[in-house]
Amino acid sequence: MLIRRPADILPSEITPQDVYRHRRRFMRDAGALALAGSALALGAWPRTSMASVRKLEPLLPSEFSTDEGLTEIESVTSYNNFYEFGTGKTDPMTHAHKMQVRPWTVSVEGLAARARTFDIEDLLRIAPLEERIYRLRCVEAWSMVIPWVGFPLSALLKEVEPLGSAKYVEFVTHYDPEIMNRRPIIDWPYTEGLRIDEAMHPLTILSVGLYGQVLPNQNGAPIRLVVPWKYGFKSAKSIVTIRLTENEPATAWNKAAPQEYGFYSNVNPEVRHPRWTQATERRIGELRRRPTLMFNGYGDQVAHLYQGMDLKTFY
Ligand SMILES: Nc1nc2c(c(=O)[nH]1)N[C@H]1C(S)=C(S)[C@@H](COP(=O)(O)O)O[C@H]1N2
Ligand SMILES: [Mo]
Repeated sequence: MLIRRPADILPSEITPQDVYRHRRRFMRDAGALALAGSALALGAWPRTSMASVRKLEPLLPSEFSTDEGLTEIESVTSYNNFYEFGTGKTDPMTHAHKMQVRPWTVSVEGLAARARTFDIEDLLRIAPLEERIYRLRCVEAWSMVIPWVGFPLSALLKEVEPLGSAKYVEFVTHYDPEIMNRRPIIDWPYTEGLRIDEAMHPLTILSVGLYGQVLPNQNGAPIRLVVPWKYGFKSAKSIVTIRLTENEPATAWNKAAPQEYGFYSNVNPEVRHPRWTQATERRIGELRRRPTLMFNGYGDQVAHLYQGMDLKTFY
């Protein structure tokens, strides 16, 4: 893992005093992070748009949080998939600071009576912010446990009053070829989709932070989806458009490799990826492999959504 030493940090990158004090207090409170007091404390916070490093509060705890041990914040913010900034795990940490996350708007459009564009500051007030400690299971067979900060996507969708004809929700993410990958790994911009009942499910959140602070750019600032029972790639980062549609939207990974990535992409230990098993996973920070759970362990809450569907066909 890349950790920049204090000597590498330009004075211009050092955060304003009050922000820094917040950060120190946060780190002290979160003693388990073992960052506070370390000589690396200043350098350990990975590069991000420094203006956006700030604490989010108050946060409501969630009944949906897991009590499993948290993945260290250093891993959460340095081992990322954000292909717009490169395919290496530390590429997003190194390059995502180039993305300007203010001003930012999200257009909620399509089949809705009150479709409109929201400013990010208004989105932060759509619903009380909650801390949701969720597992995130990447299709590459690693997983993390992350204390997200966010609010249910359903709260935003209700604001725009979806029409009865809206059966799916499409997510389009930010793409700026000036600062992002131009190689056609996927058909940019990165797009994703959910069925409307999946989008309205209380577990599905829009996240604006993690570990009590504003989302680092590499994790999808300023707003990203988190759908904890699906493989990580469904959790689209840096969203600019949310579109209610009648038909199933095309998704970036499905277009790129349809045999490997389906529309549903529910975590399923019984459906292997053509190139590797999905039966086990490695929790980042651990050496052992653990069994992967159906629906990433969220089956009690979500299995009913797929009643009668063959999940091997609809993978
Ligand atoms: N726009 C965009 N969103 C994305 C990706 C991406 O490459 N681009 N990668 C996905 C994948 S594969 C995973 S596992 C998660 C990782 O989220 P994290 O880096 O916050 O852990 O983001 C998802 N969202
Ligand atoms: Mo992933």
